[in-house]
Amino acid sequence: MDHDIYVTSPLLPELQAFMPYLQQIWDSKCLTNNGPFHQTFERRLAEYLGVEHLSLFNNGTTALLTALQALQIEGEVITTPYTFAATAHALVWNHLTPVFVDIDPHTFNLDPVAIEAAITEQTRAILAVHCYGVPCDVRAIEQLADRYGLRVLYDAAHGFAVEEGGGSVLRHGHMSVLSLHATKVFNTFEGGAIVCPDAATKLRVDQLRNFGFVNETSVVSCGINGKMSEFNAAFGLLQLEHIDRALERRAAIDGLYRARLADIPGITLCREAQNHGYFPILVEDTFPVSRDALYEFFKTRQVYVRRYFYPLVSDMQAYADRTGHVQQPLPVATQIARKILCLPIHPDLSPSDVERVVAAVRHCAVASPGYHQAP
Ligand code: T4K
Repeated sequence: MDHDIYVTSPLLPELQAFMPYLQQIWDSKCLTNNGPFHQTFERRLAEYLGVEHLSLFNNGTTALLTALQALQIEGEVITTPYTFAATAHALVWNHLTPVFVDIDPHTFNLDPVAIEAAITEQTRAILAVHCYGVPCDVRAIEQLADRYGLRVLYDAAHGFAVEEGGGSVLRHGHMSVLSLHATKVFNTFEGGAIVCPDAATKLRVDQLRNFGFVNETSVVSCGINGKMSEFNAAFGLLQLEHIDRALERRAAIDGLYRARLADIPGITLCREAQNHGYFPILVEDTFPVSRDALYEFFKTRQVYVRRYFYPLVSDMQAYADRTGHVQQPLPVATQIARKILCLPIHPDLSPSDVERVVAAVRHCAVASPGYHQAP
């Protein structure tokens, strides 16, 4: 009986390795609220990512909500429909109006031409996503922001350990938001972070993260509880010791998939991201079975792939009444969402697991014109 293969799996070192960290938490009796593990992990994570000002959060969504609060804006925000629901939800929770615009067919990130076409008198910001860890066209976005006086926030949920132009991709925009969720390249069970451009912004974000408190009796802003616990921070510290090996494993698996899938007609391989957090493929109309049929077939082989990101956020029921948002034409995003399938990729995936995934694709490809069974 084959074992189940999931799209991702959290990298857990030996449980034994976490025990001394747990013991320290027990001994200190400090469970949360900027404890010793939190302080150390915040500093070490910033160092690892090559950024100066980073605030840890309890998840990426709270971090997004808080970053938008810190921007202090009202009106329209241009964003992508090709993302996880949290991106747009964070705008709506901040009483901002999402304006969904189309994406680039190669990077699957916001298309700067489409952004510019959607700018109105009400536009205040751009909320862009580095989808699957492929950097947005940060230069073009910066130029637009300068020309039209807009704020730029990056949803960098997938952007861990991604470099762009000689530095971390997280240094761009007014802030960048990371997710450290269990399904991400680097995780703290649940977790997130905001990368700030300067110490003053970090101070404001840190206050918002803790209900707006600056000391025991003084509250300067209507903040939230966005704090990361000592448990999550300790796990993050431990994970930092393993992350380089995990990234190497992911790169190797990505390479194996590319070599084994390249010759299959009707399957398009997508752009490679530096952190190999996802392995998206496009199931073209020329492939003998539909994307959804392939998705279902995988299940019969105990392979659980995901359709990130289908449906488009703009097509979700929560956005169906079309009153709370603006929608530009989305032909590219619509096509990509129809064809996308993310294959399993994580450090514990073995070469034989990869072969099982590839075999399922080949099984469905057999009827394809021009298909030759690889040896
Ligand atoms: N912005 C973007 C662009 C995002 O992609 C996300 C999150 C956010 C913002 C918000 O960040 P957070 O608030 O989540 O920090 C998952 C994640 O829950 C979500 O974090 C992530 N994006 C999204 C792309 O994927 P689901 O509903 O697909 O997760 P789930 O539970 O179905 O897990 C997928 C597979 O992973 C499972 O089939 C098995 C495996 N898995 C999952 C978990 C949770 C494990 O092996 N162990 C686990 O603990 O959303």
